[in-house]
Amino acid sequence: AVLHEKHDGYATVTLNRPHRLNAFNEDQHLRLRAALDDCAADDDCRAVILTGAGRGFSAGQDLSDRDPTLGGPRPDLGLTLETYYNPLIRQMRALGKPIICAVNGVAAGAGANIALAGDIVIAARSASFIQAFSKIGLVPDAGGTWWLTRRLGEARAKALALTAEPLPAETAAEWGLIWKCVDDAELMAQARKFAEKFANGPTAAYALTKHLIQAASTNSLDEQLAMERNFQHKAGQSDEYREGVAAFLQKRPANFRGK
Ligand code: LHQ
Repeated sequence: AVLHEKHDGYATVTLNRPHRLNAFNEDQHLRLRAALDDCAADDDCRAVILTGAGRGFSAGQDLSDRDPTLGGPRPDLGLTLETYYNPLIRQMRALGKPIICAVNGVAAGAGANIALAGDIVIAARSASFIQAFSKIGLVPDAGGTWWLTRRLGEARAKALALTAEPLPAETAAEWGLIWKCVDDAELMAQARKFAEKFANGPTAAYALTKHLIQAASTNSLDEQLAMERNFQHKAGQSDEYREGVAAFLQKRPANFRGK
């Protein structure tokens, strides 16, 4: 249900249940978690591309997995979130390497919000983001209410969540929900371009930067200044900084080794 390819310096992880638009069942969750754990542990992996096989990125939870019309006890969706979705979102945010989400087609429900948990989100022009939850009597999850409200503000967040209308990739980029919308044929080449850049970049500084920016929306300015000081102190001790300055002074490209 998940393909994990290793390239020179980065990995491509592909959600792979295309007959169900890569909707999540337990197996896909466990395989994605294992792939991201492997990326975290592997020093040779310095960036991750997350994408979907076929015509969609992901349609969220596999609804045929837990059909309430089947009768029986009502499912505990809070437990499903705490067991599968919340750990995934935390894992993506904690991973000390940039995650590039290449949204190749529709991203709906938790599938949209998993895409939005990426550090760099680029989407094909034909893709769209759907907060589909209200259509089935649920609330947005997998961080959706957080991403939408912080990136778009309450007016757009509420309209997207309450109407469940698809947001085209181009509008998502104009509104600042994602980084870029690109032509469909260009999507994977663009994703690889970012991955290759990060695979040759200062990996430790990227990790610190990612965590600083994530902390900014809940920190006060004073807390953020203190965190920048502490993280810059760490960055300043690194071989990467030494190499970066040496390369600058010698007018040559830096050779960051990522270790
Ligand atoms: C699917 C799905 C799907 C199964 C398409 N499941 N088969 C929920 C509960 C529990 C715990 C925690 O969290 C959550 C969070 C959630 O994610 S809730 C939201 C779940 N997702 C949705 O409600 C989206 C449902 N899907 C759709 O609305 C449409 O499929 C979209 C708009 C995504 C795409 O529409 P189309 O391009 O027209 O494709 P399609 O509907 O024909 O789908 C293609 C196939 O994929 C189809 O199967 P079939 O056998 O008929 O070819 C669908 O049944 C299947 N599929 N989404 N979530």
